[in-house]
Amino acid sequence: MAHETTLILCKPDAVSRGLVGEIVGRFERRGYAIVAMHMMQLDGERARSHYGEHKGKPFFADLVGFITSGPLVALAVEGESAIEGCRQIIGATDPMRAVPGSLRADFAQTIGRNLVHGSDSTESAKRELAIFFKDADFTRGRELERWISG
Ligand code: IDP
Ligand code: MG
Repeated sequence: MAHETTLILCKPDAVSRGLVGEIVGRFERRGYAIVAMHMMQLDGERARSHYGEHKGKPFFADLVGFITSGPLVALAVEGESAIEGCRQIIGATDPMRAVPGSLRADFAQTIGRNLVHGSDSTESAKRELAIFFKDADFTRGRELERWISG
């Protein structure tokens, strides 16, 4: 077990379908802490950087086109084994292969519109979190500490 922080994206289909609350609630109910969160629209450069590992694949242009097509909600989610735990909540990449009860099985139909992104390793999480957040965005820990200690 390791205390981890992972990047979660509610992709543009999640925002346009009004599923952000449903998605964020799943991570909260599992007990993970949301330590940073914001809505934004990605430009092509940041999208290509985020999905860099898929450069050259046949679906890369569609993927970048889709992720930049509208606002998304980015979250930094923290907890024990949060990287694998969040991927479990999200479900398999292809919704048809995702286990019922997972977000992609319950709310998505196709691999190209599968609602949610979650980092897949500690290296990816570190790299991806840096694309979406700067240190000053992680206020929750400090705020909580101040609140608890008065
Ligand atoms: P993941 O999101 O489950 O980590 P990845 O393999 O990292 O899956 O792929 C990134 C995203 O690219 C997927 O979430 C999906 O939207 C899209 N994608 C992956 N494979 C395909 C494909 O074969 N066709 C179309 N889109 C794909
Ligand atoms: Mg991935």
